Amino acid sequence: ILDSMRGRLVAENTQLTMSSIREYATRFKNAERIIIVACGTSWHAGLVAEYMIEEFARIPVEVEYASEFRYRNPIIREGDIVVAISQSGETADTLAALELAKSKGALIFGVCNVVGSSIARATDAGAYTHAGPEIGVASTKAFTAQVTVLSLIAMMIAEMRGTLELSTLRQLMLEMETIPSKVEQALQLDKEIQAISEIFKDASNFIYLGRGYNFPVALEGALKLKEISYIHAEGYPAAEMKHGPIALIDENMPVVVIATKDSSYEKIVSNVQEVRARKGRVIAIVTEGDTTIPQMAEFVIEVPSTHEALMPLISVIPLQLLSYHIAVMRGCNVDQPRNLAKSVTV
Ligand code: F1P
Repeated sequence: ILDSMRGRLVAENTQLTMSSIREYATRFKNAERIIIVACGTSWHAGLVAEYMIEEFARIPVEVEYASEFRYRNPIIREGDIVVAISQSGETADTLAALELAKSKGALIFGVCNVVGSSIARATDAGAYTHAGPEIGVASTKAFTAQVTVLSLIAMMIAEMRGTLELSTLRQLMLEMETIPSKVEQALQLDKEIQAISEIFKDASNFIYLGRGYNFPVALEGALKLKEISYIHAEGYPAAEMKHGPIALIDENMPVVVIATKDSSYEKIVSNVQEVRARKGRVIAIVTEGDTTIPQMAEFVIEVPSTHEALMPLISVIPLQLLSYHIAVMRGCNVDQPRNLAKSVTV
């Protein structure tokens, strides 16, 4: 099934490099543990992969900040597969983390965007994301491409291990093919998001909440806002809110809740209620046709529906647009934000 689907994906020019994944398929199939090392946006893509690989392929996954992993004397076993994710392929911490793992006998698999980059060269194998050059410093389309490649890896391992019903696998692959048009649809939200950005452009703080697959999206939304608009923003798993961040919520706090219809929907409805009860200003990202959350949120952004594991590919788009418009309205240079480098090589 996957092979025929893959054929179609390639034919549709999604430019995914699958051959090297296939070459190392047996190693992935028999892996006892996968360790993902990355920084920033790439680390968020790694978190999505953790959820997916554990759910679909039932292999334990650890997602590590490369900058911590490289210095903390981690336990690395010979059978481990270390996946290094990097847009630039030049991030010094990620390179050092993978070299440490390599010296201890782990297999290193890279998910990089820049062909021939230092990280790509230091890996045993890899899959390029072929997202094209990121014009700006902050990663956007790289995230989409990383999550896409990592999803295909998760599905391929699941297929080999027989951990996912074939019908579910087929459904996921078919759904994958609808993602480009759904991303297009999400991009049409631009004007709507511009209007919301106008209202919140002078805010000093933002909170982003999500559960399950949308938790990494909350982190990514907050990071994008910090990076390009210099507004303080924090992303949390929605259920963690009551363990501290809830103290921050008042009538001045914009709270972006990624609340698409998925297995944790009922729970996120309660989280939105908790925020509303404290007069927080809820900007909700919902699945089109949802009628419950729109009654509770002050602002609603509707995105097309998809399988919950693929939702990060869609739900991240309005958050990227929100950061972009707020940054432009605040007079920030979105392509070259202050203090940020395209490749963090030291
Ligand atoms: C990692 C990263 C980016 C971020 C910024 C600084 O880069 O943290 O996610 O947007 O550009 O670097 P990379 O390893 O994915 O190239």
